[in-house]
Amino acid sequence: MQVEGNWCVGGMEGECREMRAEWVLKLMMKSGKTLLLLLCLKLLCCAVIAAPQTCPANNVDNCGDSDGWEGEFFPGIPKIKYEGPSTKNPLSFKWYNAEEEILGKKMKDWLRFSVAFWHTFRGTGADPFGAPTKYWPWEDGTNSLNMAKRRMRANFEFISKLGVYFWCFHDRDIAPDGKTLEESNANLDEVVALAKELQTQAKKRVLWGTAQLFVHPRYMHGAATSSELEVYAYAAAQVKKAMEVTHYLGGENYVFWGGREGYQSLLNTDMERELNHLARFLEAAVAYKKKIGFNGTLLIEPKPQEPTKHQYDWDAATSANFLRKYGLTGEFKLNIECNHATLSGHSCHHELETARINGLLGNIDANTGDPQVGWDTDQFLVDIQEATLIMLSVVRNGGLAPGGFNFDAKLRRESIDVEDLFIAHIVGMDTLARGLRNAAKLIENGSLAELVRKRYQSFDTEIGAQIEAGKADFEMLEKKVKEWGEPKVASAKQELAEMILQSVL
Ligand code: XUL
Ligand code: CO
Repeated sequence: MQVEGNWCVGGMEGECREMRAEWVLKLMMKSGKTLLLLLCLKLLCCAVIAAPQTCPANNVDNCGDSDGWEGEFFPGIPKIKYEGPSTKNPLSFKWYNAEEEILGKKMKDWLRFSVAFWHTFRGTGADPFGAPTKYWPWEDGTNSLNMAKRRMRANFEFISKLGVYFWCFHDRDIAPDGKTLEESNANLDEVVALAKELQTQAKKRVLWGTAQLFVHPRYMHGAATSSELEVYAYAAAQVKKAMEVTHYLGGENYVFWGGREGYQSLLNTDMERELNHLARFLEAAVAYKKKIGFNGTLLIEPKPQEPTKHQYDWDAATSANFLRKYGLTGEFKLNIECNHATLSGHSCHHELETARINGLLGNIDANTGDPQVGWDTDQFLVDIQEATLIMLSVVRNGGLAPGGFNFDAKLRRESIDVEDLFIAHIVGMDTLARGLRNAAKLIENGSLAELVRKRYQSFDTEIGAQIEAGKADFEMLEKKVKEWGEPKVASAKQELAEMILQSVL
């Protein structure tokens, strides 16, 4: 997620107030035009115009229930169904067939899709150069508590129609920041109470929750790695509450993405002290998790940079090393985000395999970057080859549960129709579903595994077994070299491996 997406959260920045004023003005102008149009129609037809089904966004006070919205949020959108690859209907799945079994498990259980509240319901399309572009009909341009509740109801209609079981959130995405911790917590409690009611009705669950420790100016130097003790304490209090509400909502995981846990310059940074503080913070989180009986998995989400120049959880290997150094490997797993992987100079497949072979693969933030752009663009994944490699890792991992695939992805700034929210998720789900089908074909066909097996077969010998068991010393190996002479080296068969992969796409 890019920080710009959250510009207006908490109502802190001047730009936000201006944007909001501009927005309200636009809405007023819009409603002015609508009124004129309605008047004309009435005069022309001499007919009585029925009251609109939904409450206009700029008329929150005069609309029935507490959050001022009646009827559906997505009126023209049906429940999305599987129609198969030949359908021309954009509002249907071509490859994702939730109940179908692949490799002995239902597709929905391999994939465990989740909608990211912050992108889908707080993303405005604003970027560092321009104002918001998305004016969803249910938004009134405020960050009020009522607006937060209305958005939460939109969220459940959205995931229900999409046929997704999970959602993910940051504390401050779902409820407005207050002037004090107590006020913020009270806001959160009110929205979470509604979320609990709605998710029970809709039979949905939280995949993971997290605390937003990067938007508010207090976190400018970091949260757990801030040079300010009071900020460290504030972050601890915020995480404590975010863990409590995640637990209350039946969350299956809790994520730590170190938004500003890093540095801009080593000249003014005591890196060793900051890393020690981060470890103490995570230890305290483990202790609190146990205290409240939260059984979800704690996840670290690596990212190399953005917003800081260097983030401490650079990539999977760096995070694994950090966890090992501080004795935390048993308590945490990793949430691998594909766009973060490419920012660190790795492929998503590399990061997944690194996490997997270290026993740390917990969850995937499913998105992708742009090969020509150097930052976190958080696009929906549409590359079938990449999805196939991702699914190969997931299958080798035996699935991701209790983790899943969270769409930490957003619409392009220029995609401004409500239906685009559905289309983006549908194509993201279909891409991973197709990746799963391809991975199954690769596994069932066996040629790739056979190629890899053959490549290492020289180790399937007595000496190989001794090496792998740590029983081959240098003297013994030197004796063998004298006996064998110059090694005979086989081809790596990379092009053949690529041909096999291509045959299942
Ligand atoms: C930031 C990012 C976050 C985390 C949760 O790039 O991915 O949205 O997933 O804080
Ligand atoms: Co993420």
